[in-house]
Amino acid sequence: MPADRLSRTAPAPKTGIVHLGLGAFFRAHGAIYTEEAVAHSGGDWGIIGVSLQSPTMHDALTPQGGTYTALELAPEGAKPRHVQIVTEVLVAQDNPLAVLEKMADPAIRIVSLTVTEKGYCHAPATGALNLAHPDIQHDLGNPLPRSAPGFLVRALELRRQRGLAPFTVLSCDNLPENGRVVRGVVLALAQQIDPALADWIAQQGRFPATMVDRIVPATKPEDLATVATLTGTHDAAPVLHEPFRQWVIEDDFVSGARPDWASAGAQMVRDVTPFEHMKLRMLNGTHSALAYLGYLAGHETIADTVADPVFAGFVRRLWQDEIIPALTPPPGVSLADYATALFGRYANPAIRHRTWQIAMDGSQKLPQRILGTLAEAQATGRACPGLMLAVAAWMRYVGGIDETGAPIDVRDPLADRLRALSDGADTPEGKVQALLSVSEIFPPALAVPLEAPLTSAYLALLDKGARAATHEVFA
Ligand code: CS2
Repeated sequence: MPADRLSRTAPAPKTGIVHLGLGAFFRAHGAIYTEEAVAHSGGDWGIIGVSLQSPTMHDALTPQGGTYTALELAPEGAKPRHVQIVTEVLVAQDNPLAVLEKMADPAIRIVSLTVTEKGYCHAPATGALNLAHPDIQHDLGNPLPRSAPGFLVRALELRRQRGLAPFTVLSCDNLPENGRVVRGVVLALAQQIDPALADWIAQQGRFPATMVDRIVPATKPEDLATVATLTGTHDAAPVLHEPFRQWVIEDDFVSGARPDWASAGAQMVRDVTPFEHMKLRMLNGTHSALAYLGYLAGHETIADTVADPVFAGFVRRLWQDEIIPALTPPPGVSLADYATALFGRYANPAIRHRTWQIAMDGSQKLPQRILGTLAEAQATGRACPGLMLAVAAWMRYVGGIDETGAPIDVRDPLADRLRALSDGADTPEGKVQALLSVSEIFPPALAVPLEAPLTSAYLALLDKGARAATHEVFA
């Protein structure tokens, strides 16, 4: 007999948050913290979810009253919970006006975002708004926006016209100083539309920075059957996640209005920066390194990659020799312990996090994950052969052909350009040079010193293959 469809069992909470980018990550992280904070301390903090483009989440969650299953996957077993904090889902592309009206509703005090690195329409190397971005070009001349910065600016414009306070903008994406980045793109766009609006946002708006952490692989079609078997109900959009979670939030909200996230275990702090650096470089940096090298070596997931002793040894050396020396630990944190815990999280065999998924959007990820460490090491004359090999593996990956000669499905906003640059050069040296010329990724001052070590790493990959090159890099 087919399982019953999941449905709401608790009344829908009153809403106080609009979330842009209702993907798996937010539903397994911020939404759960918020639900627990409301359960513990109360407050009208139900969440209206917005998908910017795809109707998939709307179509899956609407018949379930916004509710879904979050399945925690530990090595020792799986634990489902029914999350009921999302009240409805809108699709911005279908009805941008409805989304703007929700964001301008006086009951809404926070607009949070997980729109991925590329959703900020900025240049990853500098953080500045890319005014030439097609969605930004569209939003400049149209009151019904397409981009996340466009929705934020037009909704803030409506609130100002209506005499309301701004909402707090809460970025939950893996960007360094994500609050400063989102503030920068919002102010730059507002400045083009109405300088008085930009002044008002600059004075009254709040853009707290956050560090977010939980490993949440994309839900796969076969996961739906697993969840149905475990829970006895059919859920069209479950999320699967690891047990670990961390959320560090700069405590700076308009009128102090926010859920009591600390009651759910979030850390409310004055300065998120050391936490952000630690997480982006130690977790995301090695995630990307393992993703490119692991993919090229034929490993499907991160757990498979670190089960291979070559990569297990490699990632430990990356932390110890190359990443930790360039970091200042957050107060009271041991970076060595953090690395040990990370290794355990990667090795969790229940989490099937594909190397291909993490390899996506490398042009947007490399600067904050790996290039920052390389720039600092460069300045102090420290060699980083492991991270060099990781960047060379990214170069090999975006060339679009794997070690067996099969095509790679490269997903990246710059994919076509990167492929053309790689194909346009006849020699390995020329390919490295061509890719280093992409200044949105590699600031020219860094591209010059990286050229020689990256070229030898790239040649090692071509010569020996990813696994052997990884094995030998610290030999
Ligand atoms: C991953 C992240 O897909 C990726 O690029 O590195 O999604 C990672 O799993 C999260 O940041 C963990 O908090």
